[in-house]
Amino acid sequence: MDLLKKINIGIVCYPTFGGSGVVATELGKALAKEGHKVHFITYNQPSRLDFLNENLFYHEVEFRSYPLFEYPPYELALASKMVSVVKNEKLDLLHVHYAIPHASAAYMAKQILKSQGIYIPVVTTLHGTDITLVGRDASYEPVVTFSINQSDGVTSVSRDLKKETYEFFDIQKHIEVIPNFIDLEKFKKQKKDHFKKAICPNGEMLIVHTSNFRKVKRVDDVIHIFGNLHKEIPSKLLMIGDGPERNMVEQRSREMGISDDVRFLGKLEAVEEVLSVADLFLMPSEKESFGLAALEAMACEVPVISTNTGGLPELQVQGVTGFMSNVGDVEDMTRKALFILDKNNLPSFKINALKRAQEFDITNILPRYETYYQQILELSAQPTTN
Ligand code: GMT
Repeated sequence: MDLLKKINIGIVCYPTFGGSGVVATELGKALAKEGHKVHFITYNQPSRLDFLNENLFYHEVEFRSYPLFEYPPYELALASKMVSVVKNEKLDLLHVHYAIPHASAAYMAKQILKSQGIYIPVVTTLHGTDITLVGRDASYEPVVTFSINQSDGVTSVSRDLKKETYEFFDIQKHIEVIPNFIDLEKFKKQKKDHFKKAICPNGEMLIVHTSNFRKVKRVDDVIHIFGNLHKEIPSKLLMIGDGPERNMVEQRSREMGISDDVRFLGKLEAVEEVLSVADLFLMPSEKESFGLAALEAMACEVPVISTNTGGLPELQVQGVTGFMSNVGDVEDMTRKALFILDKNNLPSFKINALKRAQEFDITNILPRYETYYQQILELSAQPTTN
């Protein structure tokens, strides 16, 4: 028997390829399949919102510019849109992903609605850079602290991110850890032998990196590790994604004389197709609150070489699903990558990566969000003075 009430929920997120947007969209899709009604509120159709379902809705935040505005006030347009969707669609709950500016916009929407006699509980999910990088900057910190404390529920994607949040912000709220998840129907090893043959015609090892190519991802380290590996074994590197560091690393690979074996593929819709033919995934990030891209790789049976930062030790199992090294230790990462790529070792790493990924199957994690929503709705049935 289905004990959980079906709810009408608004999900606010970034619609881009970034981790928080992906998690929010996949969560919404899964909730819709379970019979909840899900309203996405954002400035563009979320990139992973790729199927139709009678329970899924999309509300675009339109914001007008005006010659006076050097910076169009997106947060105000978002808050106004939240007010209108909550009222017109009779939402039960708002779930905002990434604190900046979604949590503060939700607070404003909640206050406006309260002035009209409508009570809407707000759940904020902290994803990573909203806490570890951007949020702690003095230009945002007071608003981030306030809006987290004003949320009815707060979740974080790893224990480490929860710890960091308490360390750097004056937070009085309980933070519920709900790890990220993976849809194993989508992310699974597919038979793509022709593709592998085209990229690695002589049976080379295929190394993959995906990210937004921001400084925090240390893409320069990816090139260095690959440069080291390339000296030892026939190998190719595929770089997926795009961002500010891309030109620099393209140039670096030319300087190192390895550019013929490094391909930059840009942003890809079906990253799982590339992961299906990969032998190793590199994630040498400076910070990573969870490492969703690594989980996607593991689900496609790809072992991971990563740093031991943030939430990565909560995902990776050292020496089992791959290895973790200190940030910047490219020599250690190279040694460990060579160990994994040894033909005697690779098969078991691949199997173990998949086994670990299965623990994060969306079917295991979704009920945790549903139970959490239920708790928040019950607690919020008695409105506080917030
Ligand atoms: O990785 C990014 O820079 C994107 C960022 C985001 O919020 O879109 O990702 C963060 O959230 C992901 C989903 O929860 C996590 O898997 C990533 O580890 C986290 N990124 C960082 O902490 C740098």
